[in-house]
Amino acid sequence: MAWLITGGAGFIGSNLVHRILRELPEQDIVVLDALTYAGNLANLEQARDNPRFRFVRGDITDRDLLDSLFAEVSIDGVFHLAAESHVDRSILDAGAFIKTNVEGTHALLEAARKAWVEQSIKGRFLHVSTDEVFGSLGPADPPFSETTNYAPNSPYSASKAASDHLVRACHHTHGMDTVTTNCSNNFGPWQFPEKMIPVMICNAIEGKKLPVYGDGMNVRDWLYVEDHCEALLTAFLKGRGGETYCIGGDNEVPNIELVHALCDLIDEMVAPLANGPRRGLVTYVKDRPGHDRRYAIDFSKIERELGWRPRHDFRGALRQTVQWYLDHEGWLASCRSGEYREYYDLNYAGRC
Ligand code: NAD
Ligand code: TDX
Repeated sequence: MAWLITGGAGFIGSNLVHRILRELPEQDIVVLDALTYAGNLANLEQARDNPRFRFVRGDITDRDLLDSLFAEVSIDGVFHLAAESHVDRSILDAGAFIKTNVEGTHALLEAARKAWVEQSIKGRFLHVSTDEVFGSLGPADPPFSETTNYAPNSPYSASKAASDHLVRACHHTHGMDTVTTNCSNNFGPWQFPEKMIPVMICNAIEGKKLPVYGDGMNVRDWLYVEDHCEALLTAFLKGRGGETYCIGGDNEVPNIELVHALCDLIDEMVAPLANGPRRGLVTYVKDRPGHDRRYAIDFSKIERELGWRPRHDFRGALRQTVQWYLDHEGWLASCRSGEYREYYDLNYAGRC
């Protein structure tokens, strides 16, 4: 029996793959990933020769491919991470978000449901979602929890909300064993350099401007990706069917404070810039349309019921993340040039 990990060549997916291979020595996994601009097989390099790991390049909207995959491999667990994930891109063009996040989730649910009925497999479907489905908090509002009403504000969060509802409906109507997690902002190794933390780290290292949206006072709750992966495994292995779990880092920070903290860290870790401390690189730019003001998560349900809470210290994890980007210049350069797409042909052609 294998677990299927969709989106396993992306940021969180690749961290999850490495954790499973490291910590669950009996577990086989199959990664299904379309390798969009955000998917990079270099993220999975360490897994490539592991006999318990297999990579399939394919799209979750391709129902024929999904049916043949479920027929060929006995899959009793799905970790569904494949998605279009960047809010700014969804504002420019929401089409791919509807296709992958909504239609893709529907296709995957249907393929898993059909296979599990036909093969009499008791499978579990873990749907990885976001806190953004709950909308935006005011400064005095209590944090989001599992009982917060849905109020998505961006095309990205609307598409994720739709996918959450499809998962809920599949459990309610067809009795599928599903678990949904809603998590706050992640950071750590392998994050594509378009999200805030890697953008700021990479630009600050190179002495480039640091584009802060609006007044810089939007608040996000940050979670180290290793803590998120641990929460996903906990929810999959111990969560109650049909339930949702909110996952957060207990690290609410206004963006400008975080950018300043990164500047100070990088000033300490690499050569100083000739023109002064890196805080001087901060440049306020036009705000994101519809920019959610504040996210915060009450994760007491998963803590109480399943015993998970974040374990990494925020500042220590930020330092490790900066060091990771310093150590992976080649990876970064290939992401920025788009070259990594050739990696597939060089290393995987004929093997997937
Ligand atoms: P990512 O953009 O880094 O990776 C997404 C992966 O999905 C890529 O490898 C991409 O190639 C693949 N993919 C995209 N469309 C596909 C398709 N149609 N078929 C198959 N594969 C496809 O995303 P991430 O940051 O790792 O996020 C993973 C999941 O976690 C997403 O569902 C996201 O909504 C959710 N999430 C992310 C965060 C965060 O802070 N990054 C927080 C909460 C929830
Ligand atoms: O250059 C930037 N400057 C800036 O000020 C970027 C890229 C972002 N920002 C701001 C916008 C947000 O307030 O920083 C904050 C974080 O932005 P992102 O990294 O784009 O994350 P966010 O929009 O909060 O969404 C993320 O967290 C929830 C992920 O991209 C989603 O996939 C996840 O669901």
